[in-house]
Amino acid sequence: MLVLFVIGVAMLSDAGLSVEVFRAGVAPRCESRACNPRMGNLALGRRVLTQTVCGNNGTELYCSYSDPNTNLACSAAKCAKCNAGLPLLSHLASGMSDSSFRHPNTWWQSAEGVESETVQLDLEAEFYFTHLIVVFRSPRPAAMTLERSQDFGRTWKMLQYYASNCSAAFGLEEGKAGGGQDGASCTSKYSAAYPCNRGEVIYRTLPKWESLDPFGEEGQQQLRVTNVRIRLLKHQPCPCQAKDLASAHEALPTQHFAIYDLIVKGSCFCNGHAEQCVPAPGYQPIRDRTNHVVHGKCVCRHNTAGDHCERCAPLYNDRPWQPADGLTGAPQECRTDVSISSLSHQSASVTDTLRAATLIGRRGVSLASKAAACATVCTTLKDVSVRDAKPASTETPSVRRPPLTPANVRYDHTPTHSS
Ligand SMILES: [Ca+2]
Repeated sequence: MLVLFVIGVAMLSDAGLSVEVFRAGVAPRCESRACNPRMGNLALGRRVLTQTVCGNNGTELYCSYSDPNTNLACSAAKCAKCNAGLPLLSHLASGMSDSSFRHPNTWWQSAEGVESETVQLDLEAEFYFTHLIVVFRSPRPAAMTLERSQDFGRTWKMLQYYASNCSAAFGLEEGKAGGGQDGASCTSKYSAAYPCNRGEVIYRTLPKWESLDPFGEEGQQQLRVTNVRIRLLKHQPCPCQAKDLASAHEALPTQHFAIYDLIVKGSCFCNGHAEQCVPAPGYQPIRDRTNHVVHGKCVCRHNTAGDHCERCAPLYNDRPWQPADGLTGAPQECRTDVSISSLSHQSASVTDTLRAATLIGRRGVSLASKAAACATVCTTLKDVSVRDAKPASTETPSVRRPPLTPANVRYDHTPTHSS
């Protein structure tokens, strides 16, 4: 239950991320067990696409409402200007994907008067997507959808419909599972006009506490993501506006969407075989406002290799690759089953010799094991090493080293794969 528990908790609280598989402890987190890199906001440090931005063609006036006080008395609208070309007046898409802790009052705002908008996050690799939180600065949309792609935008799956009136907006019965496209359901829970400021929309990829291995085939099918798309389909005014309309001669410019925070919570996708990730090919850093980018290329453990630890490392193919087991915590590591003590100098095959040499060069292998390996194969390797250890200065272009084959591996051979 290790990993699942953590992902379940992570949906509710960042503090939960520090437990079990995701915890940072004295022992490496991947040591003899399933592990996963830390969760984070996949939108952070990445470009988010929108269709419009406030003040894209010059300065625009807009007005907005703060929340009614405890007596439900509305305060007057506050009006301001936006201009996408002026830093102090701009509300670009990057305003919703910066740190919600360091920059809580930055936001993206659409152009005034739009009927609908699209907010899209394109990732450069596959990631786990566990949940979504959107914090609005305008009233939440009266209708909205959430979709995801697992093939870099070629196909999309509907995850959730949101509407204040599900049947009117989408022809769906509120809360009924399997009603919409791809079996998605509709909820009205996050579509009320109140609060007019800092209202949230939330989505959880997995139902709470579901007993599902996140690294298994079904778990991956649900959690894997390359793109997230949010369609804001219908604007709704803040109820406070009705009061202003009664006294004003003309309508205030309040028809826009605005979002403080887009939090796409997830992690690097490593099949339970890594605790750390580095930038994946295709990652394009944006103007850096954070150190907490969730990167997409795994630093593989458990003798695995590949961007997502999706195969066994060379020399560790003695049983088929498997993802780690997120329910039992079993690492399912790739193994070399060569028995070093059974090797003899006379009978050691090229492959066995290479394996022994790899073990000798590995960290985390006991000295006794290294000595045993050396006793059986070092003579061979030293022979090769001496033969192959001519000073570089004696070489000329016409005197070439023998081709690199397993037979001429050097004694100080060090594995090149991550471990
Ligand atoms: Ca922000």
